[in-house]
Amino acid sequence: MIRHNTLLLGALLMGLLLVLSACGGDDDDTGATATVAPTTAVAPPTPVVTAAPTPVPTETAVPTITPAPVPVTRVDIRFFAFNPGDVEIKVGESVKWVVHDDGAIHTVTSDTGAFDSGELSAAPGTAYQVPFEFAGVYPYHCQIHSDMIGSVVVIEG
Ligand SMILES: [Cu+2]
Repeated sequence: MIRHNTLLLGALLMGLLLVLSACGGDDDDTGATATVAPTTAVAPPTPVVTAAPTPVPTETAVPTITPAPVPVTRVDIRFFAFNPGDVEIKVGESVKWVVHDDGAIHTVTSDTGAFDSGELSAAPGTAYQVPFEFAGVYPYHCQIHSDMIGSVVVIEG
């Protein structure tokens, strides 16, 4: 116990010296000299009872709910045709038309005005995607090549 107190006293003195020397540094600006308090004036340290730290609840990661990816049905535009020409999907799903390398400009145009891609670039990989929110039959065609036709059948999920 005595040894412990001695260590504490030493630590306190060191801390006091550090504080005083820090103050002395400030004083230097004003031209005053730093004074060191006599060590005999220091009272024996009284044990300080510190409250036990209250455990801080660690934040648990909230699981993020990632929605399931909406299925996308792919229709290839190549050789001047939609392939497959007729697709069936469920409400809420999408159809994605992807241009391949026949080098021509095409459109994906609904016969009933439900959607229209406009002229798609002939660059391979150009894509046009449409989500279908309502059940029904959606015939479509290419405005440039009248023999290019297809349909999307959307059924209730
Ligand atoms: Cu076309």
